[in-house]
Amino acid sequence: MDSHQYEHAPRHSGDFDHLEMQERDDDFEEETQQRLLAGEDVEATDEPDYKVEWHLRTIWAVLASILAAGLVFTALVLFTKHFIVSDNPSDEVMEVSGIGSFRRPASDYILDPAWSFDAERKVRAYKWTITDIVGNPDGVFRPMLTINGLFPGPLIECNEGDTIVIDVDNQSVNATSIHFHGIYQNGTNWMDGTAGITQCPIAPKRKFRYEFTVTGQSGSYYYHGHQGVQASDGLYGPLVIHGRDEKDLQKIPYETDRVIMLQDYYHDIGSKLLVSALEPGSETSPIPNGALINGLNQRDCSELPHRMCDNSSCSRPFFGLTANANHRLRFVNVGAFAWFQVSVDEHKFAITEADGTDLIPAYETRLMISPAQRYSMILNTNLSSADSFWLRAKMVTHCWKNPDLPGLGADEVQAVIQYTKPGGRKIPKSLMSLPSSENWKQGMEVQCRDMNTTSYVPASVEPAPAAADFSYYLRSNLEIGDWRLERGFFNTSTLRPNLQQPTLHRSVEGLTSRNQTFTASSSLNGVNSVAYDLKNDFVIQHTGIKTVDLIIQNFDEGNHPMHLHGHKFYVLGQGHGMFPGYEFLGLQPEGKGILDGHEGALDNLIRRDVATAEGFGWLALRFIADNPGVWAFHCHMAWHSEAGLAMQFLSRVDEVAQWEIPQANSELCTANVEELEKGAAPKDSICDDIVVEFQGNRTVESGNFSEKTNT
Ligand SMILES: [Cu+2]
Repeated sequence: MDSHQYEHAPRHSGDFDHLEMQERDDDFEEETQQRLLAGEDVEATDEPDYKVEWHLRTIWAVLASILAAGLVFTALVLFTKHFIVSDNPSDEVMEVSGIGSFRRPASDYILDPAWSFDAERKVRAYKWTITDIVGNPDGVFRPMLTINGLFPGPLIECNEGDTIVIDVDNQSVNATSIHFHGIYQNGTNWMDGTAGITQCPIAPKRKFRYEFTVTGQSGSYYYHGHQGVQASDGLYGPLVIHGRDEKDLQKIPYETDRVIMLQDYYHDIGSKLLVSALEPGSETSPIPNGALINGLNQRDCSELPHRMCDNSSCSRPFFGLTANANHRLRFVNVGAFAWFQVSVDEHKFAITEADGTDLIPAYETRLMISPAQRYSMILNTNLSSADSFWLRAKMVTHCWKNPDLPGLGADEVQAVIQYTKPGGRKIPKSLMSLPSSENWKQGMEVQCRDMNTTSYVPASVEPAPAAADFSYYLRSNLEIGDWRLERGFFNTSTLRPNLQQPTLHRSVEGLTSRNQTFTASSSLNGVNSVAYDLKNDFVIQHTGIKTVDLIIQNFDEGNHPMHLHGHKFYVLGQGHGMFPGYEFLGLQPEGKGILDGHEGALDNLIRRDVATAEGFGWLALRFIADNPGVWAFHCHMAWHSEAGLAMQFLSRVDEVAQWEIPQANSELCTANVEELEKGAAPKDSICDDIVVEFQGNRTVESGNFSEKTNT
């Protein structure tokens, strides 16, 4: 466990050796195999030989890396300055890591086989330094945002009831914040990490401690930057919570357990893409250049002549699984935009978890997973036809307005699943040849919609409350408003987070200082347009514990995977076309109870934290608003949420009115607003100049475009 406790300090190019040598012994075989796959000039060999050879190779690797570093250093610095520093003027010296040294060992995402599920509750402490680097995950160099200089971020593994303490030191040129996706944060709303909603961003050169106790939940989660689209620049990592009853609720025992993160991957930095996504006239989201699995892939540089590219330190993702055993694969879609269709050649698998809810095994041949969703798959390695198979993660490009990837983009990333012998430490010769397994014959999925989750049964029965106290109808849409700016809307509101005065701070201060507008509306249940400006700050509030229904009607041809912070919701239903009404769900109008003859309607609903309103479709959710604080509800496609497709729930106003914002949080807000806004979405007002050009002789009134009304 100790290896998980502290991340190492940022690595420099001279650490090339250290990176390889610090592997745990039991990880050695897997790493070795990865290298074999990646390199073309390495012969399969037994472990002792390999060790000797590796030391020899290390010398050459060091010499080569010094030479390579010398040659590319100047180019990297220029590259870095151009892409990172020019957007964010700063005198700070950028840290530029050497080639390959930023790669996190693949073994870091294998869960500890000796994990103590019965351990006493404990504090798990981490020290994270956020740094800008230039890296080449798939071969193409680009600016990235990392934790302790490594990509992707470290695994947080804990037991339910543990306390997580993360000391974040922001050494990036941009402000940042870290959101722990799916974590309830009950009683610690200010640790939710949503910039402009629950906290001010952590300005450059500032520090902040995230500290929260994980209670009442278990399963697969992740964390990611929540300022701008920083997750897309590499600021993410997995978070796994072991439930005390995990072994009972997971109905298929498994031998190994690991995380597989799928990422749509852009060759340009997110802040640059965000500007182009939000500029006047833009009606499409940036399309990824490719995809990564656990940060890995290997592109053919000859196909990318206009990019600085070197794939010699890249490797194809690889998973060594003992034959004739069950293995748990925890898939997390950490991407900004793309859905993934996942399959393993010739293997059926069981789905046993969705977003932290254990499920009765449901057998499938492919998995559809939206951004921010998680699914666990149990894979049985019982085939005798071969001993290596492709795992395919294909981005579902048909869901985009323009399904073509830029240039010679690759919409599918493949990993090798290699059967290994139980306890065997030898590297099979067969590794030298890639799998010849066959893809499933069924056609490509062209719809982006959730798995048929109405057929998935939670392993632990927790019926939804029979009646909703309130039911809200939300129209979701991407609309082109004034100045040809396409923005995301819930009803008539498009969120612009206030980075200097987050909603939580304004709410607590307003309620505790007996500010008239807040106190006058404090007992209100519903949309609060008195204390908050509905146009850019859509807040629905409740006092006491309430059961809340959301009917989301999506007026876009594209889908929106919706995420509610701080809760799991029950998915009452979802589908194409217009919401068919409560009766269709077996419920009374407004959700006020169950219709006769539909008594079991609420018993086995899936509980999760991301569910999708498909294109021109509907989504009906129910959640218990029992968690005090301000909770974001937003589309988890990064480009949509940054365009404003987001709103907030303020729960248990009576409790929040007793709160005091912790001093460390208030302290973050003392940074200059220019510092807080670094790395955030551009303001509509920066389009002033562009609009003047675009609009020609149209009279431009003074003031921000955020002042203009969208209809
Ligand atoms: Cu969306």
